Amino acid sequence: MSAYDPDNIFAKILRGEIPANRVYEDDDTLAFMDIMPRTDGHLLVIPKTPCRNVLDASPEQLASVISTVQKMAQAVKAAFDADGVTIQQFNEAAGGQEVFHLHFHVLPRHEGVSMRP
Ligand code: DGP
Repeated sequence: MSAYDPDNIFAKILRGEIPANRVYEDDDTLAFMDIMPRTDGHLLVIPKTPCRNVLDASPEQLASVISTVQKMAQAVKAAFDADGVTIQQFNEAAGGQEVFHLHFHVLPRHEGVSMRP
């Protein structure tokens, strides 16, 4: 596995070097809207500390991120009057990861409505 790259896009968002539509923040995590949403309300949750993906995450990073994922899942389900919520997470290029800072996708879902590609 490669090392963490401090110039990845989400590290730049954390440092305020590029804009993002931030929806939630605490001491350890940040949530912001995905720039290529696959459903209305598609957002991302990341740790504020460097972490490439689940494969190199500490238990503390995972605990804080999952806690925020749950908060965001509950929030988008209510805000979008969704029937359910899909939570997705990818690790390394072969696992579908494109941005190499740990992130979870949170996607509100409605019965009979497919995710956009
Ligand atoms: P993946 O690593 O496969 O989980 O996909 C990365 C996701 O990050 C993808 O859904 C698009 C999103 N994304 C990529 N660049 C940016 C960006 O600059 N801003 C925001 N808000 N999202 C981004």
